[in-house]
Amino acid sequence: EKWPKGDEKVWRTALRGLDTDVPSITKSVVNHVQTSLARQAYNLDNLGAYQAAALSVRDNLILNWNDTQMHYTRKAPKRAYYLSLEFLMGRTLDNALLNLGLKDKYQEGVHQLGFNLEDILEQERDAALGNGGLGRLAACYLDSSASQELPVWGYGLRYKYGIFQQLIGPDGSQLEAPDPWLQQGDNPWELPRLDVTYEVRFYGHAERLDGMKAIWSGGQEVVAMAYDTMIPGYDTKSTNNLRLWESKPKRGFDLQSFNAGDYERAVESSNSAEAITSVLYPNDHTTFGKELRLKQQYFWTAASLADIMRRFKNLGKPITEFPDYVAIQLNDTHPTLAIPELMRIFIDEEDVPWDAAWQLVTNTFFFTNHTVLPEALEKWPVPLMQSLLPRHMQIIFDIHYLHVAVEKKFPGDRDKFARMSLIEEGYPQQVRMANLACIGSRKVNGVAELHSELVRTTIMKDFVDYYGISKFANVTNGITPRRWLDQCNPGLSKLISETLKLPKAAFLKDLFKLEGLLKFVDDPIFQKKWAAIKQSNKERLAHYVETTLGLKINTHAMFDVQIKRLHEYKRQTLNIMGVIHRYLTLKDMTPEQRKTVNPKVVFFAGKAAPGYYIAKLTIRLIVNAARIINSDPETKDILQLYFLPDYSVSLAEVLIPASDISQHISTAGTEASGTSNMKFCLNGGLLVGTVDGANIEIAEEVGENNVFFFGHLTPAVEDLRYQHMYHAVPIEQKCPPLARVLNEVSAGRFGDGSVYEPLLNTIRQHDYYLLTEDFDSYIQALQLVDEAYQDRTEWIKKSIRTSAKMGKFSSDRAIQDYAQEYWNIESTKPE
Ligand code: NBX
Repeated sequence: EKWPKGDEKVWRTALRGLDTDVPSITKSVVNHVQTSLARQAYNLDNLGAYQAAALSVRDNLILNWNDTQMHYTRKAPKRAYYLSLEFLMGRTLDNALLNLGLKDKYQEGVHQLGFNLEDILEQERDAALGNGGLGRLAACYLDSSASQELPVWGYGLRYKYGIFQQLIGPDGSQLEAPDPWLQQGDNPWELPRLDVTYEVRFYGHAERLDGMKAIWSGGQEVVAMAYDTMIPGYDTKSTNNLRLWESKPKRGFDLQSFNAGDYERAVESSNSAEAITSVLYPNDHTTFGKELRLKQQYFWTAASLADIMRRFKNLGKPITEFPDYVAIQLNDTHPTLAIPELMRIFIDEEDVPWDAAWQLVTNTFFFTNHTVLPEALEKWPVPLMQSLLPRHMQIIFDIHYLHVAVEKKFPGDRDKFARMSLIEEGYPQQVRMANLACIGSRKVNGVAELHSELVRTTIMKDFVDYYGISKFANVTNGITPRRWLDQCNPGLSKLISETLKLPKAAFLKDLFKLEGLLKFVDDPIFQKKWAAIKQSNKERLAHYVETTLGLKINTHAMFDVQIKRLHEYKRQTLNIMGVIHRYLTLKDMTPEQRKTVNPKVVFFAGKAAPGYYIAKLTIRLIVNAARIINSDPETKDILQLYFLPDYSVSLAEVLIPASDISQHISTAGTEASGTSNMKFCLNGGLLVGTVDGANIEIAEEVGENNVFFFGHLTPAVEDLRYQHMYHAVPIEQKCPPLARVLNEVSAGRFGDGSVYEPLLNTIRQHDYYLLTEDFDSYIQALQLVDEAYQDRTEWIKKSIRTSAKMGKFSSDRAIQDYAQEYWNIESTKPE
């Protein structure tokens, strides 16, 4: 090693790094107050203390991050890149403290400065650059990759506005407000890289040259600038990178227009470039064919691939070795344009012949599917693609014609060919992104066993016939135990550590170690401690609800929670109809009978896509039913109902540890996996659910007697829907208790009934999600939950057993699977 110029001894001392004893920590925090924040120490508030503490912690992250990145550069291992339009990170400070192992010291340090760490942590706004499970999964996977010292980077977009803030209006409906998450001042967790920029082209012309090459020119160029977010591993110095792109105009002003005196046009060009990364699209599971969304997708894949290609070229290896150094995971079809983009780079810029280029591309990409719902499969109109990305449209057509070869393998099967085609016929024609992602990738995976099987037998069936089964596999989702146990439930984490006589790191890095708890299931002292932690988590939640909403919660009730995006397939409607049914049943009872009922509090939280009318109506019904139910003197002590607004990662961290039971009640075959089901179980909450997604694998682990299953199974769903279409039985006959609930809602028991007609009609008319088919068994399952809860000791045992068997659902396991079976990458860390 050569030293930079100057005195080696001086350099050695200066490079020693940061001291992390408490006095050094307080000194660092105060220094940041005075210098970075330019504030006086004597009037420091919680927000200032948060910012200073964050900057101080960040100093540690940056050093680790530098070492890790330098190590990667020198060692040049094969790397994996996780391309995701969404990273739902939540708050960073607490997580960084835990992963760095500095939480206790900072707690002590800020205490000495007159602050409470918990209050400081509360100051941070969530980074909410995602809609739901898909975005949160990406965040868990980054944590697990860094924690296992794997060379993995995330690539995404730095939206100026994350998922909207949800407000509840006076009539109970959802209102949306923008989420200017960056307006808290500087974001201490990101490093702007003014030097890492790429130009990205849109529109223009693609002119074919000899052979398969072409030149793409003209159109509009915008600049992508990198912001790097440090991703610290747990109990390791390894610190990975999440690179998010921001769009900027190529020139601040279009000088030509400016000189011509057309000021408006000059600024307009800058507006339109910046628009690309201005907002996260809040629609999960639907595609609208919006030009700006396609622009986002291309902008992000083009910048990311340019960056990956530059890094690869710095290795000085022949281009044919690209897949030996690069693996790219496509998080759903959103980054599928990376496939034609890499083809374009190889063919037009690197002079690689078509077949060789295709070989390289199909050895580089891996594709994860997150849904089999037909309305969620991305398609883009050919004319839109042709105008925005003329060269990519050519390449897609070239792939399409190459792919026409499938006709030879299945001669005469026109239908099969039509289904496998990249182009869907119609006016206009559309590009099927899932088909493109499938044929351009080395492997395709679903996110839970059942879902992967459905991928193989439904949407990808023809491709399975063509390529063989081995291309289509499963990686069951996972969650990081750092955030979803230690961070959100420190009391439980501590109890587990004391009981197993293990340092926390032992089970936070190897979640199977929780099985050690099974030995203590029958230990009354342990049971008591377990229950006390659940109780204090309920009180923490009640405190939150009281201080934010001014509502008082009965903490001695059973807590029943459903938190997820609002969607018909997730059947929040089934849950609210169940709650109303319970309310009506309680009203039918005598006061004496009511005294024997176990009190229950039902919580809902979740956002509806702003344009999803039925989902928004469901929220409105929940909120208005809550108003009636919670103020009914006959029942309010035994049944309470809350819709907690503005669901977020941080709210989940308070809700999940407090739950006794949680609901995962999608129509069988519709929820690909679900991940909150794993979070609840890890925190000792039990499941009521359908035989769907990862619920099935959870039951396999914990035993069916510890899960409350109900409802029809996947194979029955298609037939039932058919019956509903062609031999509909009126709901009064099919399911009288549900009919009664609908009638009460219609009749105005929870406010103007006519408002809810469109929602009620989805059940009365087509009932596509089969509420009338599952309602009776749902109510029975809830009945069994009530009965089981009566025997509190038995319940606690179930709770302990459930948590103890969650080893499989660590995202460390999932990432190991991706690393070994897909990416072929290995752990490596700086000395
Ligand atoms: O991905 C979710 C699935 O619904 C869950 O079952 C699964 O557990 C989770 C992780 O695999 N999908 C999801 O969250 N999708 C989206 O958020 C989404 C966002 C934008 C979009 C389509 C889907 N255009």
